Amino acid sequence: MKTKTRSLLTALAALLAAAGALAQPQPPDPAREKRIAWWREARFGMFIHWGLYAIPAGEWKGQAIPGIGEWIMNRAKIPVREYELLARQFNPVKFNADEWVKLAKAAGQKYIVITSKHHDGFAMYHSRVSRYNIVDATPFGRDVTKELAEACRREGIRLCFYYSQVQDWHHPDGVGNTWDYDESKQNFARYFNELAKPQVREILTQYGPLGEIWFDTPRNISREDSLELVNLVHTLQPACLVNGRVGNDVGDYRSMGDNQIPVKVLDYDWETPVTLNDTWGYKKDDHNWKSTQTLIRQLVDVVSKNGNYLLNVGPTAEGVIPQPSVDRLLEVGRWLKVNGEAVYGAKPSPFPYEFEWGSVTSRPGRLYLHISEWPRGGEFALYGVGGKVRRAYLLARREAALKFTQGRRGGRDELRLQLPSQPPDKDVSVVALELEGEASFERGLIQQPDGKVTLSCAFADLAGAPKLSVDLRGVATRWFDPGQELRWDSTIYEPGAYEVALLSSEARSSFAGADWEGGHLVKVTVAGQAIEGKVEDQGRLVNARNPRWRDVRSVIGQVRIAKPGRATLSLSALKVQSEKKLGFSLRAVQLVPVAGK
Ligand code: JFZ
Repeated sequence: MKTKTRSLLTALAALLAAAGALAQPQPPDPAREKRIAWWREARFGMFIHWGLYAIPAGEWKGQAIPGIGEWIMNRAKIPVREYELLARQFNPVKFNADEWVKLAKAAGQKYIVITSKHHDGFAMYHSRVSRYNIVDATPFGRDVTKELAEACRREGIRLCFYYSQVQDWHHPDGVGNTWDYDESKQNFARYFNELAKPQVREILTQYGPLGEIWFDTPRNISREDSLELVNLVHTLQPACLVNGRVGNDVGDYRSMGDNQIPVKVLDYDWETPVTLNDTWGYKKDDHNWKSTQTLIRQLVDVVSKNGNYLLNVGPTAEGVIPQPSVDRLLEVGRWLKVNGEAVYGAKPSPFPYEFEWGSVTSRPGRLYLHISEWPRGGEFALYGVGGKVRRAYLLARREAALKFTQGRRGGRDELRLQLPSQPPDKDVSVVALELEGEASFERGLIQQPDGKVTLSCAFADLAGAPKLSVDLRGVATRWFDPGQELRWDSTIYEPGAYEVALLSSEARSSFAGADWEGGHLVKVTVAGQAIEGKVEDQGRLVNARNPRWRDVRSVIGQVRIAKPGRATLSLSALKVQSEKKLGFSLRAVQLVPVAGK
C-alpha cells in the first residue's frame, strides 16, 4: 500500500513537472504586479558586497584563503572576538556615495542592492538593535547607507538592501558559526526575533522607500518565518519587492543560483546575481575579470529569457570600486546608450531556445537580434518568423535600412538579412526588426540555418526518465541510473549525414574547481537508426552564457537522415560511471551536419 502510494506520487510529480505545472511560483496577485512593474522595466542592477571582509581581502594571517571573499570568517574559522576587531580598522576614507551611484547610472543600472548585513553579522548601517555596526563600531562612524540613500534619490536610482536573514556568524543564535558556538545549544528563534526581524524593520524605516529587500541563503528556514519576513516588508513598504531567496518560494520573483543563467525562456520573473570576477566581497588577488563582451552577452541573454541581471562590485576597505570593474561597467553603459531600447522594459524572445550567434529580445511589433558571433560576409539567416518584416536596421545605425528577403522554403519561414561585413559594435550588435501586424513564430525545436539541431535537456520529454531532473541550466542532474531515456521532437529540413555530439557539463562549486565525469555508455535512436557510444572528453567548450561551466563535447557516432520533417530522437544511458559521484551530466544533444554529407 505504502509503495503503491509512493509510486503514484512519483508518477504524479513527474507528470506535473513535465506539464510545467511546478514552474509557476506565484499566483497572479495584483499587488505584486504593481510592485514589480519598475523592476521588469529596469532589467539591470548593481550588486554591492561591502563589509569588514574587504580589509583581509582574501588573506588571513599571511595565508591566502580560497573561496569567495565575504566568506573569509567562515573559511578561515576566525573567532568572533578576533573578527570583531576588524571593525576598529574600518575607515573607508575614499568612500563617496555620489561616485558609486553615478557609476551605476553611467553603467545603465537602474537599481543598487547593497549588503546591509552579510553572513558575518556586521551591519553596514546605523543599527539601534546591535552596536556591531558601521556607525557605532568603526572609526569611520558614518552611515554609508544613509549617504547612498540620498545619492540614489538624487540620481533616480532605486536603493535595495541585501540582508542575511538566517546565517549570522556573529550572533550566538544565528546559523553558520560552528567554530565559536555549539549548534545544539542554539535558539534560532531568539536570533530571529531579537536581531533579524528588528534589523529588517530598521532598514525598511530608516532610509526611505526601497526597491527591494534581497534575502539570501534561506537554508532550512520555515515557511512561517519566510512569510513573516515577506509580510514585514510588505506591511512597512507595500511597494518594496522581496527576492526569491527569502525561502519557500514566497518571494515576489525567483532568484537563480549565483552566476547561473537558465537555458530557456521562463514564464515567470527571475533574477541572476553575477560576479565580475570570482568573488563578491573584495579579494586583492582575484583578477579573473569577465570580459565586457561576456557581460553584455549575459545581460541580453538574461533579458531574452525574461530575467534581470544583477552585476556585483566588491569595493575595497578604502571605499573604492576596483578600476577593472569601473572600466567594464562604463563600457556596458556606453553599449546601453546605443542599444538600451532592446533591454529596458524589453520582453523575452518568442523562441524558447538559445541561438549560438546570440540572443533575441522583443517589444510588441518588434524583434531585436543581439548578434555576438557576426556571420561571415554579413549574411545572416533566421528561421521561424511567420509574418512580414516591414523594416530592418541596426540600432547603432538607425537611419540605414538593411536589405532582407523573406520567404517560405523547404517547409520553413526563412528570413535572410544582408548585414554589413563588419559589426558596428565589437561586442554585441543589435538588429531591430519591425514586424507588420501580428507575427507568429515557430516555437518548436528546429534545425538552424547553420545546419545544427540542438536538443537541450531543458526541452526533453522526461516521461521515460522518472529518476532524472533537469536543472535550469538544462543539465540533467543526478543521472546515476541506466535505463533512463530522454526524448525530443524536432524538425529537420536537410537530409544527409549527421554527427551525433553530446554536450555534458562540468560541475562547479564556489569553493572547489571544475570537475567532470565520463565513461558512460549511451544509446541514441533517431530516424530508425540506433547508435551506441561512450561519453569521452574530446574537448571542452566555453559556453558564452555560462562561462564558469564548460561543456565537454563527445561525438558518439553518425546517423543519416533520409527524409526531412519531424524527427524524434531518444537517448538512454546503458551504463553510468559514478566513481566521482558526479554521474552523467548531459546538457544537450547536437546533430551536426557532416561536411560534404
Ligand atoms: C550567497 C552568499 O553566501 C554569498 O556570500 C553571496 O552573498 C551570494 C550572492 O549569495 O551564496 C550563494 C547563494 C546561493 C547559491 C550559491 C551561492 N546558489 O543557489 O547556487
